[in-house]
Amino acid sequence: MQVRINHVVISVSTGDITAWKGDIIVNASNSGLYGGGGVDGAIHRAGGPQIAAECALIRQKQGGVMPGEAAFTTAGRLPNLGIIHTVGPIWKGGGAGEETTLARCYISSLDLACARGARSIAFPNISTGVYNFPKKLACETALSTIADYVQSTGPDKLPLETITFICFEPDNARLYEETLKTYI
Ligand code: AR6
Repeated sequence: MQVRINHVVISVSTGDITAWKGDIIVNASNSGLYGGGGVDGAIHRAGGPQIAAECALIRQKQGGVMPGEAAFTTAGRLPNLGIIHTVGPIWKGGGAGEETTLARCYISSLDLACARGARSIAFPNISTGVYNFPKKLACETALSTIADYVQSTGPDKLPLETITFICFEPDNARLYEETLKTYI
């Protein structure tokens, strides 16, 4: 399932993000960049200790990463150009700015990917695991934020050609496919 906005193809697929072969993988990390479970654990396991070593340097330099922000490391043993570690909001009922923070995760990651000249990027479903963000709202936030970003940035300033959402869970894949259809 894919749609095209300007020159950018936005698509949904299912599976493990560490098997994806494009330029930038986005990680759903934590503020200390300590590694953890879920997609974060899978990326650190697949990429090896180089990623944690670079995360430690970021901690030393700037004390970590705030929710909604993002930081770049290389991809260790993975074949990608790099990993962008972003920190999603922990869902606290919706009154703590969670939706805005989640949108900022996507924007910060896209800004960083563009600054690196990336042509492709893959996102997991940030915050929808242990951070407990409602899946439908997370999906709508992710897709509307990305569509706005592509529409408002303009082709000459956007090196990205493909943006892929990798859904690990079938219900997320279904939600993304249904919502993406509304952008055709
Ligand atoms: N590939 C793609 N998606 C995955 C994979 C994978 N290999 N594994 C899980 N997911 P979560 P969060 C999906 O919990 O909610 C970590 O411990 C998963 O099904 O990984 O942002 C961090 O260190 C879900 O849809 O991230 C933080 O402490 C989505 O990835 C905390 O969890 C996100 O689930 C971040 O929580």
